[in-house]
Amino acid sequence: MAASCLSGSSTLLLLVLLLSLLGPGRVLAGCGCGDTSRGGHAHGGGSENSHRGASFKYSREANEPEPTKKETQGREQMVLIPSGVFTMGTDEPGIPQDGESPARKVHLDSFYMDMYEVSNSEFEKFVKATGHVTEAETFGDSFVFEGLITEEVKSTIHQAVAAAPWWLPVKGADWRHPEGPDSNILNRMDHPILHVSWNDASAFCIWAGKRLPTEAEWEYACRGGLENRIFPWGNKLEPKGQHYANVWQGDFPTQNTGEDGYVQTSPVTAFPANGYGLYNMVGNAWEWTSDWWDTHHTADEVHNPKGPSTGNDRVKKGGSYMCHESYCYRYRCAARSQNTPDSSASNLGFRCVAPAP
Ligand SMILES: [Ca+2]
Ligand SMILES: [Ca+2]
Repeated sequence: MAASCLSGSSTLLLLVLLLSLLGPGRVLAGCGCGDTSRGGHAHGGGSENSHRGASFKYSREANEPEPTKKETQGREQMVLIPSGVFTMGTDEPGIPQDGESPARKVHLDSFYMDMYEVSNSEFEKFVKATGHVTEAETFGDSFVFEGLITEEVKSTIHQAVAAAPWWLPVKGADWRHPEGPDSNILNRMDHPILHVSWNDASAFCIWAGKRLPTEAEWEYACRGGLENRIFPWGNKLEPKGQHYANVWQGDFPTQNTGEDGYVQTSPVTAFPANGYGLYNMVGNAWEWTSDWWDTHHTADEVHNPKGPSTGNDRVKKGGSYMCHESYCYRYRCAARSQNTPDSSASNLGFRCVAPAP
């Protein structure tokens, strides 16, 4: 629940209100970035074309795809992440209540990981092959950042999440209609899939012969071979004044300058890859992992941890284009947040992993 964002009495009132609005089985969960929803998180907004700012030039250069040097036959667009030991979590948590600490040694076997967040185009192949209907489509709504919704759609909505009033439950919002019924993805087929629940993401990975990464695998991969760095590329958010991830510049939630080139999602191939050849591990879309959520960890050294055996929420990692340091400083490898497995929103996607040979 969004406990970190709410006081006790307002929390209770909000919960009652939401339960009545969402119906059984759809519970407001974590707050990770001003979040929402059946489980929610935050997003960033602006119009699709408003990314043509001064920094657009830089982004065009940064977005040039690098050679896919580590691609392996049969595992196209995946890279082999070598086995190793790394420091998971941090003893200097940016958001202590999220359970980012303590730092602990984790050993992992090697695995393949998708270079990119799963795109609309990839997800469409899955839907065409299987007839899969996402949970957002079944429920009939999903959470969308207010800044992205047209006035016409907004006029039909009469409630919001008190802890995060910029999140609105929009009828007809789903992966094909990210901002509601009057939006589409025709010009965004190479952007990350959004409005997919944990259950939808798992179904996709299984169909592809893959699975969701554990939180440990995701974080190890995020770090790109660097030890104890904040971001996948180092400790400075914008080395030499350049943008390495799609996050929020300006004042959240009212002004997104799009200085990094994007006020919404970017193509999954945008921005430089990390040391393992992985793109957009932080920023752009949040990414589901297979772990259940828990904020209590021991400092014990472990091998291939899979998280708690049960829980209410699933862990998501990496932050999104809606994250700003002032509000949701979660575009860090050690950062984490959560949603219920049936939640979906306009800033939450995923990528898959597969066993190494
Ligand atoms: Ca951005
Ligand atoms: Ca991401």
